[in-house]
Amino acid sequence: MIYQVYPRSFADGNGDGIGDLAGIRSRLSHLSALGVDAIWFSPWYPSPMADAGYDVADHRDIDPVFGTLAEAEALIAEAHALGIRIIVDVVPNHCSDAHPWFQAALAGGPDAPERELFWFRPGRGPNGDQRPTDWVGEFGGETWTRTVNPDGTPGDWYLHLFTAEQPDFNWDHPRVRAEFEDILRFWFDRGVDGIRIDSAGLLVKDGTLPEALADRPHPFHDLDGVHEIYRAWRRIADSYPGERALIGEVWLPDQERFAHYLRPDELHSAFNFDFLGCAWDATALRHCVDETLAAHAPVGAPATWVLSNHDVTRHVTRYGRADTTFSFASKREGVPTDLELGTLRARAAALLTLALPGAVYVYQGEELGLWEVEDIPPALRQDPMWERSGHGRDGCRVPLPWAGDAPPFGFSPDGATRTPWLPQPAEWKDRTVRAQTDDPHSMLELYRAAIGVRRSEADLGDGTLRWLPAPDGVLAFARGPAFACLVNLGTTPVPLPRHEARLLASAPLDDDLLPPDTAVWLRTRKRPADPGAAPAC
Ligand code: TEU
Ligand code: CA
Repeated sequence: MIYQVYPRSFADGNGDGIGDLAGIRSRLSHLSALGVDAIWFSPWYPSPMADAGYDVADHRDIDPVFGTLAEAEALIAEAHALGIRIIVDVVPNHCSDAHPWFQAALAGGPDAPERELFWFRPGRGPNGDQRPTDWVGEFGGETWTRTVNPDGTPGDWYLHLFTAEQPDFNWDHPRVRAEFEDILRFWFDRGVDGIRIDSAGLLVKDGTLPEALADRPHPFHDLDGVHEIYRAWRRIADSYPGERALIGEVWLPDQERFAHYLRPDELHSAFNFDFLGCAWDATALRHCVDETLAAHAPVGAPATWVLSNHDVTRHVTRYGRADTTFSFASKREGVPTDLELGTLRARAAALLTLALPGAVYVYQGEELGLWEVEDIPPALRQDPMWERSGHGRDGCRVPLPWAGDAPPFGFSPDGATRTPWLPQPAEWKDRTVRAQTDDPHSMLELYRAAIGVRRSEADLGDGTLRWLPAPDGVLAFARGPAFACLVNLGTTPVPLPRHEARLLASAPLDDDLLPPDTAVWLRTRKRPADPGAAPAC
C-alpha cells in the first residue's frame, strides 16, 4: 500500500500553518502504525507555488517553506529504518516561470538560446497578436502567453498546457532530456526508491503545432515519442541497486494505449484513473476491474487502485452523491451530498480495493474518512484552477486533523503563529487520528485492520482474482484458495454464506445478511473453485 503525502497539508512542524518536513518526520509513526509500504511525496521543491509546488523552480532542492535538503535526507533515512520506501514526484512536462532557464529565455530576448528549451513561437496575424494555436489547456483556458521583449515591444508567445506560470519544456531538445536524467540520478543517489512522473503522457508535442481535431492524432496527448523518454529513464532506474520504480501519472481512457507505458523496458506502473472515475455500481466496477487486469496481465505490471488524490473530489463525498462518478466537469459546489452514505460506501470501498491484486494508493486523510471541504470561502481559495475552469481542488487539500477538539487539530504545534493555510471544518473533531484510535468502529481502525490482514495474507497483494457467483448488485471474488471478498452495491441485504469465517466487515453484520453498501472479507474453508464451497449469497 502506497500512501500519498501532500506536504503542505500533512503536518506543520514550525507553526506557520503550512505542512513541512519536520511535521512529516514527527508523524512517521502514524504511517508506520497504518502499515504503509511506501510514501509518495507530492512536490517539495523550491517553487513560487502558483500550482501548489507543481511549478518547480529547482528539482534538486527543497522549498524553504518545507525545510532543507538535509531534512529530506534525514526523512528518507528515518522512513527506510521503519521499512517504508520513498517515492518523489518529478514534474517533467513544465517548470515554474521562475526557473533559471525560463528567466534566461525571457531576459535574453528573441535570440536567447534558452528559448529552444521551451515552446516560443511568433503569434498569428499581421501583428502577431493572435495565439499560435487554439489548443485548450489541461485546466481549461488558453495555452499561450505573449512575452514582452527586453526593449518593451510585444514579443513571441510561449506554450503552457497548465497555468501561465508553468511553461512547457521542449522535449525535442537534448538538454531537457539530459537535465531530467540527471534529476532522476540526483534522487536515486539520495536513496529514493521511486519516481512518480507528473503528467507523464503530455511531454512530447507535435512540433508542427496542428489544431486538436477529432479526426487526427492529438497534438500533445500520448504521442509515441514519449515512450523513448521512459525507456531511457528505465535504464537509469535499472542501473541502481534494489528496485527503483517509475510510476506514471497517465490519464488515458484507452487501456491498450495505457498498457504501452507499462512495457518491461518502460514504467513499472501507472495510476488507474478509470477505477477512480467509476460509479458505485457493481456492473461498472466489475467491468473496470476486468479491463484493468486484462490490460496489465500481458505486460506483467501490477495494477493500481486509486480512490482519491490531491486533484479530485474526495471519495466520501463522491459516493454520497446521486451521481457517484468522477469527472472534472462535475466538480461543482452545491451538489447535495449524504456524508453518512458516502462514509458507509467508502468503508466498503476500502475493503474492496485492499482485496484487489496489485498496488493500492491511499491519499492522506482517506484513512480518516475525510470528506471534500466544499464551503471554503472564495477569499481563502488557493487553487489556480478556480479562475480557469470554475472549480478547484482546495477541498481535498485541507490540512489533516491529528488531535484535539478544535482547529488546527494538532496540525500545527501549540503556540503556532498562523492558522492552517486552508480552514479545517469544526466537525473534524470526530475524525482526528487521536479520536479514531482504538475506536473499533472508526475508519482509521478499519484501514489499520484491513492493511494488517493484507500484509499478513499470502493470497492478497500480488496474484490473480477469481469471480464467484453472486446475485445482481453484488461483487464476490476469491483471492487464492481460502480468501473471499464480497461487496453489496445493491439496495437490498443479501444472505451471507453460513460456514465461512468472517475476517473483517465494513459495517456491523447481523442475521447472516450483508447489508447494502457493505463489504466483508471471508476465510473460506473449502476451495472456492469447488462449486459446493462458493459463497451462497
Ligand atoms: O495533474 C495532471 C492532470 O492531468 C491534471 O490536468 C488534472 O486534469 C487536473 O489536476 C484536474 O484536477 C498533475 C498534478 O497531479 C496536478 O496537481 C498538477 O496541477 C498538474 O499535474 C500540473 O503539474
Ligand atoms: Ca510549517
